[in-house]
Amino acid sequence: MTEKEKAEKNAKNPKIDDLYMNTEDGSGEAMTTNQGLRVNDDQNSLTAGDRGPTLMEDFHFREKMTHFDHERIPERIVHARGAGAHGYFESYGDLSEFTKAGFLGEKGKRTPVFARFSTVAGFKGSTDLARDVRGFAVKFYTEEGNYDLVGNNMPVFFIQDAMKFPDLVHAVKPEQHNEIPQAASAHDTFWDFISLMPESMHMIMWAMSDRAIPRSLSMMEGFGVHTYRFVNDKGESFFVKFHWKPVAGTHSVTWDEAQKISGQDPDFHRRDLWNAIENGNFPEWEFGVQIVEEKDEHKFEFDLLDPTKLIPEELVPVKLIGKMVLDRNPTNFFAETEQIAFHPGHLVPGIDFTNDPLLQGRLFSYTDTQLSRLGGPNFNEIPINRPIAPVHNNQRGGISRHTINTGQSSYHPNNIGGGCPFQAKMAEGGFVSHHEKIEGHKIRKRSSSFMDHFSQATLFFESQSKVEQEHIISAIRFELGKVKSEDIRERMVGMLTYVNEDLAKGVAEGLGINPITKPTPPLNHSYPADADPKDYQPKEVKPSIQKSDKLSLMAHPGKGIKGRIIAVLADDGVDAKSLEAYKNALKKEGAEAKVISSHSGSIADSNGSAVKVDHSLLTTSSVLFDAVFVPDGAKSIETLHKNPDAIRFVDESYKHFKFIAINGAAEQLWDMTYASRNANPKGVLFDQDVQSFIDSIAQHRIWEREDAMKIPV
Ligand code: HDE
Repeated sequence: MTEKEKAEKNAKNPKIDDLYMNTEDGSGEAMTTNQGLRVNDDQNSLTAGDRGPTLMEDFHFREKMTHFDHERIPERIVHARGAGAHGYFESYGDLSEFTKAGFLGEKGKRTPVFARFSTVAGFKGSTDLARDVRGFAVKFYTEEGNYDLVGNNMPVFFIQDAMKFPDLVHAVKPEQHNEIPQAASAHDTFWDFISLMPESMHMIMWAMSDRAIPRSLSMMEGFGVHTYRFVNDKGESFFVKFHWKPVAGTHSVTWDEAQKISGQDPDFHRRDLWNAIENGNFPEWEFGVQIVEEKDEHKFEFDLLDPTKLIPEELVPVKLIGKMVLDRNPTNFFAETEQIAFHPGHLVPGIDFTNDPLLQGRLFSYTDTQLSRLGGPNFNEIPINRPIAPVHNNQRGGISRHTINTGQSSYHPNNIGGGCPFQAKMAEGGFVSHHEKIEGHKIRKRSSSFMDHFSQATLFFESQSKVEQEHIISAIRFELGKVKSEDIRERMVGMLTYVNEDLAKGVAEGLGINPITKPTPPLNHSYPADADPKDYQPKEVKPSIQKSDKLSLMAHPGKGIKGRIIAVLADDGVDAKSLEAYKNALKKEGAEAKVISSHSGSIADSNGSAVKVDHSLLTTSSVLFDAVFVPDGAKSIETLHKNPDAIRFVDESYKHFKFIAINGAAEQLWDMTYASRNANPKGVLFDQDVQSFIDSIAQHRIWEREDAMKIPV
């Protein structure tokens, strides 16, 4: 293929073409029933006389109402709340040394993808800003069939064995007697369970960190979590961990903001993703792998099959092998984002499983759950789920079968159908499971190599910046502060002493626990009835590194300010030059400047030209923005500085460590703020050029602003 032909092929997204076969557009068309009958009156039921009863024969009414009555399906048992988008994956180069997966085989090769991001615990309509793990699921529509990488934004998990998943989920979901609280882990049943399960401690560190409250879905990392296998065409296998690295960097909001955003705009992440794509600021991630040779399987102090462990990047660096760009919003939320069905067992040749017991259990659960969620075994025929690779087999029937299989035979082997569909040889892309040698007794027992529960929890906590450590401490204080049982609180604080003494002390102080009792084993209460509890207690293991800088959010600042939203506080009389210069410069960098004023509609700038108001102070809040700019203009400031909402807007931005640019007369508004009591406020740019403001926003927040949290708003 010539470069030109390749470019033309890349410009197309074959999955989008495939979806067009099922799109319906009613514009310019007459309304019909589901039978195609043209409808004349969609306003009135058919009744017997003017004021009489509705007639049974009103088939149009019955059809419309029946469809409506059945338009909900069960929401996902976990990850119910989500948002998704289409895009493409582009391979950086030939990875055939490690894997025969075609989509990774050639530089510049593009594969259509659909990505869905989600929270875990909340219901479908819950807030985006819950403190929670985020799902990060990507379906690659490859030429060899669908490949699903169903990951999270944290690289480890709460439990080591799938058997415990229903318990974990029951513990974190709203409590069974009163279905409270929604989308929150801050309640007794969750912490009761966790306090008895030391294997969860590493994941708890991640879940209580700022990773659990991302600023944007496009500003979080993604991880495959389990160790998978790559297999090359010689049949050689390599262990592999998958990573998504956001080009925009990893950034989060503060907990105070998260709670306020949940009220101001519970759709914050969904809206942010949607708007970014509509505005052409396409979210991007680089795809990376950590590859471990088979001979090194046992070289680490942790077990590669244990999903509560990560491989520090200092031990095995991440090799970047491609990029994902999300460039198209779904056409219909239900048809695409809701009906998409992921499954870690959707593989392509060149990728395979390991024996991680959490992964093994997932391989059962994902198809099983679609049967009740999507109503039967034909969910793979739903347009968003069907592969772009052709499907031929002898599966037949089932509820809502769409495919019309031709011919006489539906079995194999057959002679009547000429032996078709035939089995593909490996050289023809036939999938063969990796020939791993397995030997062992049939037992129910956790491997003793899985018993180190604290060393990586400690590694994570001690690798965080001071600010991040403080956030973890206050997150756990908040969560346990909502727990009613003192026993659970004390047990948790005791458990934390095994992670880090300062952490435990910090949490205990907030809970008024003094002195702290360091619990003596058994710490682990998850063991079989006939087992010796001693065999299940955490083992102390010396980690090979004490600190891993890559575990801090600060390690990935990203580049530029693409996707950031900047508030511009302005009113009638705003200085046209100052406003335009900032708006244009921000737009050029891929950020959006939104004009906020005392009223909706438009304001007149200093030249008398109308400026569209994006939000009135009544309909928005500082927590929905990344930074604030107050342009010059005496008349504009005259109005704003008398408005308590405008003053609070600036104060609250200051409290949340945001950069603030003040130009000319806007200093009068600044002087009205509580923040201005500090003679030397950090991160407030008085009359500086727009480039300094842009460079500041790229840093995301000014964490060195010590007095920020003292602002009483
Ligand atoms: Fe899932 N998980 N999970 N999970 N998971 C589901 O499948 C399950 C786990 C993840 O956007 C369900 O279709 C078990 C780890 C994501 O549609 C269900 C276990 C990781 C999504 C299910 C786990 C994930 C799900 C619910 C432990 C990160 C949302 C609806 C053995 C690597 C995908 C559905 C989407 C969804 C089961 C643990 C990620 C019930 C049994 C670890 C991103 O099948």
